[in-house]
Amino acid sequence: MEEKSRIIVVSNRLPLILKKTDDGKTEAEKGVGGLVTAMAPVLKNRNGIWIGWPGYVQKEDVDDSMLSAIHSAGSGYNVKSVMLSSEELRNYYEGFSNSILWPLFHDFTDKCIFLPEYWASYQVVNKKFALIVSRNLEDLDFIWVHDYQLMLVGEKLRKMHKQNRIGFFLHIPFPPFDTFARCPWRFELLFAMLEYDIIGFHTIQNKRNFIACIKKVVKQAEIDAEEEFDATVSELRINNRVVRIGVFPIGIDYNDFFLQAWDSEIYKRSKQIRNNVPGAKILLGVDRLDYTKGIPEKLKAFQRFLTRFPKFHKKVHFIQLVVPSRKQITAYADMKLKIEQLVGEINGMFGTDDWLPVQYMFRALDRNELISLYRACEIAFITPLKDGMNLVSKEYCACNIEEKGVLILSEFAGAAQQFYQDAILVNPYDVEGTSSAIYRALNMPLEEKNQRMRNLRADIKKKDIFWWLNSFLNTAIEKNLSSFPRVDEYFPDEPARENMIT
Ligand code: ADQ
Repeated sequence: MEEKSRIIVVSNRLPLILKKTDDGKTEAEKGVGGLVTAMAPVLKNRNGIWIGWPGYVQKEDVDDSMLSAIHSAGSGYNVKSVMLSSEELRNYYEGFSNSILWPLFHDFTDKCIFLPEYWASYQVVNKKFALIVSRNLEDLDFIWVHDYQLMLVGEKLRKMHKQNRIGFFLHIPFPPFDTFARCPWRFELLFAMLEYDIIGFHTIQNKRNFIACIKKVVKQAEIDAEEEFDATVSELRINNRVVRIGVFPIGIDYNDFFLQAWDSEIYKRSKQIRNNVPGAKILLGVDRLDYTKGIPEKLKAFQRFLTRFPKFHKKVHFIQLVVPSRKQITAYADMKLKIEQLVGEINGMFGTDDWLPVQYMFRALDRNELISLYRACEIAFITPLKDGMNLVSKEYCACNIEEKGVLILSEFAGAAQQFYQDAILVNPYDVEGTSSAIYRALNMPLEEKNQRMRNLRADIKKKDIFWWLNSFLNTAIEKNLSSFPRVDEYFPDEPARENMIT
């Protein structure tokens, strides 16, 4: 990528929140979140463009110039929208993306609905995105495509004879071959991915899985055998083409969370949250409503903990926040019912007139409230059955400025590969072991908590969202790969044993 080359970011959703006003007009607000914050200065400096779906179905409601004007005012880069019909949303988004790729890549194959019309729509919509990119493209532009909804965009651009460098980052896990192979369109997806110049994953395991899949289907794929398993970045050579495959664990805007956590209003609010449950230690769970997040399993582990350790009755309080998502898909509605039933069961079984064991909230919170919760709670209880990374675990630690908190984390979250030494790792399917982990967290000596939290925070600070973005972009342009560090801080490749009942 030349110094002057622009960056074009392509993602399913634009970083905007569109709202209808009472008089029928559409207003756009800048999106929030680490990716947008980190990307904004890069796009601004390079005169970049962000291309995506604005979150609205009707074409007449949204026009690019309006979006650009509003967005550029705050961020200094251009926005181009890709409009989707309600049928495309149903088949491409809810269908292929969220009823095939999402469950398949998270190892929930029983939830996959392999309908050919989903695949047809996925191809059409990916081509639509590619067309908008091509219309706005200059020769030296670097194109960065994000996530599983858009795996074919690179290939569609190549079919339009675009020779630009194109990168792809997968925000969710990449499954092992046995799982991936069930997809009826496995070859098409893999070959399409090979049209990118660089592909980024969160973890070494994802990278290994991807390379293993490629080697099964492309017989002439060559990769340095030694590098294959432990290099941060490897080069795959296929038919004179080189595809770089790298590990780039995404981070958060650490300083932003850290500074906000010091705010006096946040402090006051976190005190209030604490004072609501005097004498009790608070466990916190924050998850999007999704079957991958392991919320029922987590509730069962908490229930088991209360059964096994009655001395902790009235001494713990579990706040579980669930953010509504993908309401149209049946599996999500079922999950909500299951969670509510379990919360009722636990509170009914153990609650008294002055103690509610589980406080359940089903809504999105504003950022100040979320940070106050992070500050107030002694234990983050994060137990996904599978997760690409899990940013909540990083946000919790960044806000834990007193360094007295404990992170209980599923070994199946990408973040576990970074934090395996300082978090208490659990297998979320192991209800007994997870209940022991709660006990261990509650009894951990202060000095040990301090040390672990300090280590976690140092790592999160070092590998923040800006580090992630630079690592990916530098790898996209770096000529010689020998300068890349070996990965030694990742996965010990062993399950957590610490919480085994002895
Ligand atoms: P998600 O599945 O959305 O992301 P996660 O990484 O935990 O999962 O991010 C959730 C985000 O939503 C966090 O930034 C959090 O602050 C916010 N949030 C959660 N609960 C909230 C609430 N009640 N109110 C307001 N905000 C809330 C996907 C992958 C992950 C991967 C990320 C980034 O599934 O594995 O880490 O992308 O690559």
